[in-house]
Amino acid sequence: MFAREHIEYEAIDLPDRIDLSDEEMQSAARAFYEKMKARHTVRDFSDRPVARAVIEDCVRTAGTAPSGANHQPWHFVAIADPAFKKRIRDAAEEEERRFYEGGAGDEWLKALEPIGTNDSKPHLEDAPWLIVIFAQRWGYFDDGERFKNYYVPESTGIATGFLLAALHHAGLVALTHTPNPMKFLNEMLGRPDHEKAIMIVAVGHPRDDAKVPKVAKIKKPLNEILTVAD
Ligand code: IYR
Repeated sequence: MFAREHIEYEAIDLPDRIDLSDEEMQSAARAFYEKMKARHTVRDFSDRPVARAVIEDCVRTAGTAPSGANHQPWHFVAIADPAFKKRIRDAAEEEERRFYEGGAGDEWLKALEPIGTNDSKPHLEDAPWLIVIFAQRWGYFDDGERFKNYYVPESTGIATGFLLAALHHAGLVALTHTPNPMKFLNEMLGRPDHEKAIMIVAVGHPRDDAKVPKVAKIKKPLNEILTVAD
C-alpha cells in the first residue's frame, strides 16, 4: 500500500480532537470499563447469521490500530462459507488432537483444565464467521520492492485487541483460537509464505444455553496489575 511519496515526514494538525471535562472523562473511562467487563469469550454459537458489513466495520476498526512505523503488518481473512469452515475445523482438530494427546506437555494441559478446552472444535463450523489474522513479516512498496516490518507481534496483537473490542461493541461474541502449528491456514486461504497466521477468531451470537468457564470471570485486581509512581 505504501507509495514512496509517503515515506517523508509531513505534519498535519491533530484531527478528531476530543475535549472532555475531568468529570466527563471519569464517567467515559468507567463506562468503557463496564462495557468491556461484559465481554466474554464464548464457544457456544447460535446459527443466527451476522451481516458481512458488520464484520467489515469491525475489521476497519482493527485496521486503525497503531503499528511499527505505521506499516500495518496484518491481513484478515473473513470466512463464512460452510465448506471452508469445515476444512478449517478438520485441519485444526487434527493439530489439536496431537496437542491434547501430549504434544502440549503436562504443565500446559494442566493449565487448560479449568478452561475446559479439548480437541473438539465445533465452534469453527457453528460460528457464522471465522476471522483469521495473519502477521506480515515484510511488505511491498507499490513498485514491488520489499520492505521490512517492525514490532510485528506487538502490532498484530494490538489490532486483534481492537477487533475483539469492536466485535463486542457490535453486540457479538468471539472465541480466540490458536491451533498450533497454523501453517495449514496459509495454503488453505491462499496467503503468501511471509505471512504467519496468529489466530482464528470465531464470531457470532451466543447460543441460548451458552456457557463460559467460571474461572474466566476471575480477573486480577487492580493492585496486582498496576503500579503507580505519582
Ligand atoms: N490451541 C489450543 C489450546 C489452548 C491454549 C491456550 I494458552 C488457551 O487459553 C486455550 C486453548 C486450543 O485452542 O484448544
